[in-house]
Amino acid sequence: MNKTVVEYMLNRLYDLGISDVFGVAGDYAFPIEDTICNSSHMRWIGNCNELNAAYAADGYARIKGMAALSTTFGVGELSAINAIAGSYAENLPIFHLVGMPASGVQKSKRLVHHTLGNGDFDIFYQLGQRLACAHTILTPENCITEMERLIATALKERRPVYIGLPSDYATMQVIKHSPVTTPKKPISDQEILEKVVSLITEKLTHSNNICVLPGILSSRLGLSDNVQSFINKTGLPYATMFMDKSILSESHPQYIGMYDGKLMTPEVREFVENSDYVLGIGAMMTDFNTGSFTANIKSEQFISIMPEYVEIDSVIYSSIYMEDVLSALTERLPNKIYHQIKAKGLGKAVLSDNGKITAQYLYPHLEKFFKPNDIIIAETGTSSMGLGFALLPDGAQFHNQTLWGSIGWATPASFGAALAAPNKRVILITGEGSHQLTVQEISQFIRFGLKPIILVLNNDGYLIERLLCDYPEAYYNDLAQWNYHQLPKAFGARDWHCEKVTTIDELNKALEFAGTAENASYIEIVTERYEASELAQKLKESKSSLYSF
Ligand code: TPP
Repeated sequence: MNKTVVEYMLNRLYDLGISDVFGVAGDYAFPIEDTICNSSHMRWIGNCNELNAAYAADGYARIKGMAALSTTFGVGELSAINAIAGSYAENLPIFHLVGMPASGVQKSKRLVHHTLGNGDFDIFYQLGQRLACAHTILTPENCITEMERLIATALKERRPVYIGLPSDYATMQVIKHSPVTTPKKPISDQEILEKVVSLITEKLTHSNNICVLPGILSSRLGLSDNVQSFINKTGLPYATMFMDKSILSESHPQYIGMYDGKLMTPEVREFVENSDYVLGIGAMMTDFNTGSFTANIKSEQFISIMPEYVEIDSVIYSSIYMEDVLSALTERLPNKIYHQIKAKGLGKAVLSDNGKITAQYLYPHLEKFFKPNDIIIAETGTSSMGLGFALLPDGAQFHNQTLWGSIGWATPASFGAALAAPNKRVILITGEGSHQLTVQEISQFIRFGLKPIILVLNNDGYLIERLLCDYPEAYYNDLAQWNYHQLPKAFGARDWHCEKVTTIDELNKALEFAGTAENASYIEIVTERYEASELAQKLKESKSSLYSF
């Protein structure tokens, strides 16, 4: 049977494994919403606002590899734009479907709602284009070829794409042309590949001091298993940086710990920086990955395998792809026993004299609370910095928006992740300041019957900002005080376990209960105002290298 443009578009997304579409309904997007709701296999996930919807899509894509978001013209799409930029920065393919006014209305430049009143119907599309790796406005004529082009680009670049859909075109039948050619997966240039693999093999074979830094881009490309096979086959030790945390198991015997330049784990730093070669595999040397640029890996030490090129001795070899480089190296490099150190966790949770919850107690205690296969979503702020150095059990995932760092991300992202993995335990840890931005989204966990464990760290303000600014007590770091633990009830929770804890004793009991409960838990953890993890304190000391160049 012939399909309408919107049916065709959604079917192609479903073929890719996308069965849930996040968004907020709007009249120009009715054809998209109606088609999803009338479908037997797709689900409309209505969010509280478009920013939350796009963050939720981001969280979903971190688990399932990609996601879809639907917003209405102008007002909806603009609200989503910060989150879309985050997905762009952090390499997550989001199919952003934008319901537009009918083509005739656009041509007539009529004064319709959600426009600027100046007849300009292009402006939002133009804004969207800058934050998409590919973009299109679908028509019955171009629908089939454009969908293939956009899908291929989104999956290659691992970044959002923008699909505009005028409401009249949406319900028209797709016009079929000659058979569609699906863009082919790019193939590496064999000569360059051979040269690069020989160069790397030559260097690595003659050394016993090598460290691999598996990076987030390998995982985003779906190559974590390939990296794991490479590690297993060669016997090479590996460390990870903050953004790359947990992309490979942290309980593997070749894992040596987290590397963060001069800021943390000196034994890992010494190991990495004293290696003859450091082999990055999709690792990005960002500020928070390199301990505020205190990492000291010389260019002659560093071999960087990136998605579409390899850098050796500061020379870039392009037209070769990570998958091919990895598979050739896995085959070519010998299996050896390398110099190695053992990864350490946070150690013992230290009790405080007055029974209050301290960072020295909280983070090591949470480390022990984690179970294999947990999905941990940690917000920007002192809480993620505290957990970043926890040694995670096998299969546990740690997600953080390390590069984009938009506070408020974690609450909806954890909803998206929970929806994508309903059989896994999802643990959200967020500061109360960040939580305030997108807190309504906890109502979605309730609506969809999901059972997260939500930990809200209440330290009376924006602690990380207090640590980084020149005037810690400036009142721009203060917050309205909410009764956080009462929020789930207001958002419709009936059987959630909600509690506010201020002492170690209360914290222990609440976590013990959360760990065994059948229902969701929401624990507000109150600490002193300046109770910060070690990394957060070190960042303060490294302010000069973080902010100047
Ligand atoms: N607005 C956005 C959207 N993103 C940001 N990163 C900021 C502002 C700046 N910012 C970064 S961290 C932070 C702010 C305001 C405070 C986070 O406070 P909280 O969530 O309470 O965590 P804490 O550091 O106190 O543990």
